[in-house]
Amino acid sequence: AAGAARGAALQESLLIAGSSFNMKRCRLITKPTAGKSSIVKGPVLYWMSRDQRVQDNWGLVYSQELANKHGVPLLVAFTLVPKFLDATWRQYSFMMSGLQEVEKELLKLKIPFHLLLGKAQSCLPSFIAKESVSVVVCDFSPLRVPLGWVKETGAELDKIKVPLVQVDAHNIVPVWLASDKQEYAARTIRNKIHKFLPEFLTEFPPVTVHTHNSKLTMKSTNWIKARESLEVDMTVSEVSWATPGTNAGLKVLDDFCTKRLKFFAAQRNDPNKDSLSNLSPWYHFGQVGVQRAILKVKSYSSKHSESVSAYIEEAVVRRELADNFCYYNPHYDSISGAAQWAQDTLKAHKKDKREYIYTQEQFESSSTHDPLWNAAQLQMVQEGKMHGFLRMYWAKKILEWTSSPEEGLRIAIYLNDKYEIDGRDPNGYVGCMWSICGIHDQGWAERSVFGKIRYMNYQGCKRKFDVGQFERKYNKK
Ligand code: FO1
Repeated sequence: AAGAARGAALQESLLIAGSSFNMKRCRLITKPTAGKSSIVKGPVLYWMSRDQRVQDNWGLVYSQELANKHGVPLLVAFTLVPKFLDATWRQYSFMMSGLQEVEKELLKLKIPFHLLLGKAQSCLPSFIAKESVSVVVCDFSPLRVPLGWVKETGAELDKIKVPLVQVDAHNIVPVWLASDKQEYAARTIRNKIHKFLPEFLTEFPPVTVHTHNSKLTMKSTNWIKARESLEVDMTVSEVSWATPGTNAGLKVLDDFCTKRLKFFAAQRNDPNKDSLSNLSPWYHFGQVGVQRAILKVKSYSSKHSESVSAYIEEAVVRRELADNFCYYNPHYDSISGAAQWAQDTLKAHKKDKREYIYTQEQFESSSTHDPLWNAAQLQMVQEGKMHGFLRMYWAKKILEWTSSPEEGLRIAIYLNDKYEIDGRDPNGYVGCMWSICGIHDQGWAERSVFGKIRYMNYQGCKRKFDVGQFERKYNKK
């Protein structure tokens, strides 16, 4: 179905011409329905999911331009599910605070925001009928659950002949355009992405007051009721360092550019240094668009060229490689999604004696023998964000200290999804899969348990940074 939809020509009524919006960001999810849908009389609905921001959002830019072309109203809806993977209150509260800001910002633009409770396929069709919506625009995530929402909603919309158009509003280069297959590694996707950057790394037109909305009533959301609808673990609490929402995220971006970017190239692998962007929580929920961040970071090219290149490599090439992997590999979160050489080598070493074996509870409570591992785990539990360098070490040790690679991967993903604000993201799955089953990596010297999967150890960390300083910071709390 995805293959058929990919590159499908959009009918005339869905095209935007003479604008800075590039139609290659769009594809039609529903069947090309001739006749009826060529006349757009009712509102355009932007169904927001992964990209939870008003400005710098190609999904909303397209929706508004489409609504203006036909002279019709514009609505925004978010469908809130009571649970999502292993997300807890920590992540839901971050998301819902950001959405409250979205609602306020939309209100100023006279665009009504509707929070619907439940899965899209169950609550959107009746909403669409009630509001006489003519066209639905959605954003894109390569993960199984949101792909399912889009697919099933598309099937419902086919029945009532309302077109569903998808915009990749998260990646700078739409995932289906960057490559049409699963890429082996950063080196195989890098040029493809860079080749497209001049075309797609462009300034966003603003989303403005919607003049065709004058007859609509603006009702405010009952956020208390929304919170009550959740069925998530409320014991994992919010973190204090990360203020949710686009405004706070843009402030973090500003601070990164003016204070930390200059150190990024040299110090990004030192967990004791504050030189990362720290933007991944805002990126994950789409509260800040990566494209906005790259446009801004690039303006520092002449001052800090090495850091700017290093950041583009991580935030664009690696991030879009993660979307590529999850999109083209349905087993993106299991050992069977690894390359054959990696599956073979892990299998050959499955019975190797493990020096330590820990349970999920022991990992979760930072109770291993390794003070660095425990400190990294505590950083994640307390702050909702583990330093990028330690995420690799942390996951590789889980492989080393569990009875099988399957069990190791399961525990790593469980902890990542439960505690990281930016968990449940293609980046998170790819991080665990890189560490535990070598995706996007190559084979290394064979050794016990790991086989040919790249090994990392405590001594190596000691050579890279002051391990003691990091351990003292977290283990004392
Ligand atoms: N997207 C939605 O459309 N509705 C939700 O209720 C929802 C909850 C949610 C909770 C945690 C989380 O990390 C993401 C959540 N998302 C939700 C967003 C979205 O599905 C994900 O960000 C992407 O799938 C990641 O690619």
